[in-house]
Amino acid sequence: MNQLPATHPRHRGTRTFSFWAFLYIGLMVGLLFCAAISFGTYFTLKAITKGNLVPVAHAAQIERHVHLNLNIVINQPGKQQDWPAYSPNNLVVPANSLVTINLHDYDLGNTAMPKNTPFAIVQGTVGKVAYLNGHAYSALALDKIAHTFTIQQLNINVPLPGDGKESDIISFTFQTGKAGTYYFRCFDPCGTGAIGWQGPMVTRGYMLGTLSVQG
Ligand SMILES: [Cu+2]
Repeated sequence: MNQLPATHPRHRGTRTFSFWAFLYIGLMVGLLFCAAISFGTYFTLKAITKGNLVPVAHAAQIERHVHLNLNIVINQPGKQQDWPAYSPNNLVVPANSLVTINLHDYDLGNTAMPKNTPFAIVQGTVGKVAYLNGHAYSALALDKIAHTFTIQQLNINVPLPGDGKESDIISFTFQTGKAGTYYFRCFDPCGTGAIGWQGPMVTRGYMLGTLSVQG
């Protein structure tokens, strides 16, 4: 006569206990995993909002590459005597594009920059450099700067060397983002007033111009 082996009650209990224990541990591990993912996402988003990571907008597709000529002139007919000026004073460029500026400075000579100025360093351009006759530079000495080309809203700054010739070409490339109106200006105190921050430094049409980024 075939008889099924008797199952000990304690044995049955242990098996039931193991099943619930595994289920419990499985659930706990799952919960911890979800919590880890949630915290990770939360802190990453927080870092992006604080600007600790590179914003995604900067990785936007580049649509065009335009080249513009820009001069710094002085004592032009109809202009205020001895006031340097960007010419042209309004630049129109496409959105989400690369813009290369080729600049001639006809107002050479150095104007000493204040100590601790952030405007002696090239910032916001492709490669974080500008080129003088094809030679890259990333900063200039405080007493070797004639003017700067600065767009504060876009964190772009290019110090322009003061010792040189009118035939020198200073070039740099930056990327535009969304459409809008921005201002380029000089942050080397080349103007009038006691410390050189007045007159052409704060007057449209001189060392203060407009960059129209058009979508
Ligand atoms: Cu200037």
